[in-house]
Amino acid sequence: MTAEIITSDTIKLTTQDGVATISLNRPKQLNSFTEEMHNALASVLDEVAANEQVRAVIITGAGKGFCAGQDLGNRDPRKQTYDLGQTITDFYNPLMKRLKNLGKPTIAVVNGVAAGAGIGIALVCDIVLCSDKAKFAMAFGKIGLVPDSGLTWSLVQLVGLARAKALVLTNATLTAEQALEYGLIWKVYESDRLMDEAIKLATTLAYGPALGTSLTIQALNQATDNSLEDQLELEASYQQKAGYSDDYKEGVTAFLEKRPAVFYKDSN
Ligand code: T3D
Repeated sequence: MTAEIITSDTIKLTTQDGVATISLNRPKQLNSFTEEMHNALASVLDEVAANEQVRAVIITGAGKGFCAGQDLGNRDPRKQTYDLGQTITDFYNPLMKRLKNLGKPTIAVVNGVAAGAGIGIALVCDIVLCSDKAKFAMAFGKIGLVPDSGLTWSLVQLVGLARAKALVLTNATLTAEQALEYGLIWKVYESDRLMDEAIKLATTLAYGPALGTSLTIQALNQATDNSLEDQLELEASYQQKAGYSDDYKEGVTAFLEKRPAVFYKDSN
C-alpha cells in the first residue's frame, strides 16, 4: 500500500491502493473555478488517465463546499463584457469530456454545496455520494445564465424533463435527501463517514476487473443515444473484448476453483 501526494495551489491529488483522490482546493471560494484551476485539473486528470496503477477516481472538494462553479470574483460585467461561450468551449466542455471519458470509474464525493457547473461536475461522474450536508443549488438563472457543463442533458436524463425544467427555472436548491429521492445521486452518508465510505467503494472498484468495468461504463453511457438493436451490437463487441481478457480467465478460474478472483495486486 502506498500514498503519494502531489499538490498544486488549487488541485490536490492523492493516490493510494489503486484509488486517486482529487480535491478541488479553493475552500474560501467554495472551490469555484479559475482558469488556473481548470488547467491544473486538466493536467491531473490526464496524469490519472495515463497512470495504470490508478483504477478508480474520487473527486471531492476541500473545506465545507464541493464546488460553486465559475469563480464570480473573476467576473465583473460592469467593467467589461465576456464571451462566455468561449470559456465554456475552452474549459468546461473539455473538463466534462475528460471526466466522462476517463476510462476508469469516477466517484463524485459531494461534501457540501454544489452550485452551477459544480453540479455538472458531480453528475458527469459515474457514481455520486453525498454528505447529509450537501446541497445542489442550480444558481445559473440567478445570474442570467443558462445551465452548462452538460446539465441540460444530465438533469433531463436523471430526473426527467418535468423536474429538470422546474429545478432550473425556479433556481431550486435541493438537499441531499431530495437529490436522493429524485434519483440524482447514489447514496447519502453522515459527513464524518462520507470519505471512508467513498474510499471503501473506490477501493472495491479499483480491485475489480478494469477492462470490464471500463467497457460497462462506456456501454451504459451510450445506452440513451442508441436503439436497442444498436445497444445489442455494442454489447456483443464489448463482450468479445472482455472475453479475451486475463480478467475473464481469472474470474472463471476463480469460480471453478471456488476462491475469490484476484484482478489487481497493488505493486507497492
Ligand atoms: O463565467 C463563465 O465562464 C461561464 C461559466 C459558468 C459556469 C457556472 O458555474 S455559472 C454559476 C456560477 N456560480 C454561482 O452562481 C454560485 C454563486 N454562489 C452562490 O450562489 C452561493 O455562494 C452558494 C449557493 C454556492 C452557497 O451559498 P452559502 O450561503 O452556503 O455560502 P456563501 O456565504 O454564499 O459563500 C461562502 C463564500 O464563498 C463567500 O465568500 P466570503 O463572503 O465568505 O468571502 C462567497 O463569496 C464565496 N463564493 C461562493 N460562490 C462563489 C464564491 N466566490 C467566487 N465564486 C463563486 N462562484
